[in-house]
Amino acid sequence: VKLGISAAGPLAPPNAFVTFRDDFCRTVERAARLGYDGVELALRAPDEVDLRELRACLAATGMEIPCISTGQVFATDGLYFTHPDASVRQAALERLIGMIHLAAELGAMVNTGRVRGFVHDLESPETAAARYVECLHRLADIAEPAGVTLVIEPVNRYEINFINSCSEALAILREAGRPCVKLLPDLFHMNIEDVSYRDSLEAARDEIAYVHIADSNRLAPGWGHLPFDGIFKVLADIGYDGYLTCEILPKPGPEDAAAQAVAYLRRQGYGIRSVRN
Ligand code: LER
Ligand code: MN
Repeated sequence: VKLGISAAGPLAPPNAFVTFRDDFCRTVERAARLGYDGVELALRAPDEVDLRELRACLAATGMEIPCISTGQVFATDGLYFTHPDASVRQAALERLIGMIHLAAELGAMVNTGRVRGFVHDLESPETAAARYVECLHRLADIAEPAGVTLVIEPVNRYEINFINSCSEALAILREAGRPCVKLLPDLFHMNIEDVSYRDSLEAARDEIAYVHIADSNRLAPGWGHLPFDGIFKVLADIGYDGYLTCEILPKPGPEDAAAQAVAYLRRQGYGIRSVRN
C-alpha cells in the first residue's frame, strides 16, 4: 500500500480539502522528503498544471500522481452532473474530459467526487442518478480507451445529499456497468454514513480502486478517534493494495499534519518509499 497526500495549487480557495496549497513541484518534493509515495492533485482546471515541469519533478523524486480530484469544479464553478440544465452538465463534462486527458499523461485516476452534484429541490434521487449515470457513460467513453480509471466517492450528508454511503455508490457503479468506473471509499465519510467498515469494504472489495484517509475530525490519523486498528485489519483482509491518500486538514500546520500522518501510517507497515533525510 502506497501513501499519498492531497494538494492544491497556491491560489486554491478554502473549499479545496487539501493539506498543501503551493506550487505543485514544491509540494511533490516536500511530500517525497516526508516519505509519501504520491501526491493527489485537487484541480479546478487541467491548465493549472505545467505538465513538463511536473513530469520533471516526478522523475527526479520518483513520486507519482495517483489521482486528480475535481471538487473545485463543483464548489467554485458550480458545474456538476445532476444539474437540470443540460448546458451546465455539458460544461462539467468538458472540464472533466480535460482532467481525463491530463490524468492519462500522468498515469492518474480521476475522482468524480462532488462534481457528481446533488438532488435538487422538487427532484428525485432517481432523476439525479439518471443524469449522473448518463454523464459517467460519456466520461467512460473517453477514459476507457485512455486507460484512465474514474472513481465515485461517497461523501457525507453534511456536504452533499446524493451518494453518501458506499452501498449507494456501488449501486450507481453497477448501474453504469463500465469497467473503468470504480469506488473511492473515504474512511472519514464512512464513519458518518456506513453501518460497518467491515461490511461495506468487504461488499465493495472488487471495486475499490483508491482510498482516502483522515481521522474522525479530519485531522491526521491518530489525532482523532477512528478505530484504525480494526479498519486496517479489514483493508488487509480484503487484500487492498492501492493508495491510501491522506485528505487531512493542515492543522496545526501542513507540515506537522503531513508528518504525523505518514509516521502513523508507516508504523502500520504502509508506504513503499525508503525515507531519505
Ligand atoms: C473529497 O475527497 C472529500 O472527501 C470531500 O469531503 C470534499 O468535500
Ligand atoms: Mn475524500
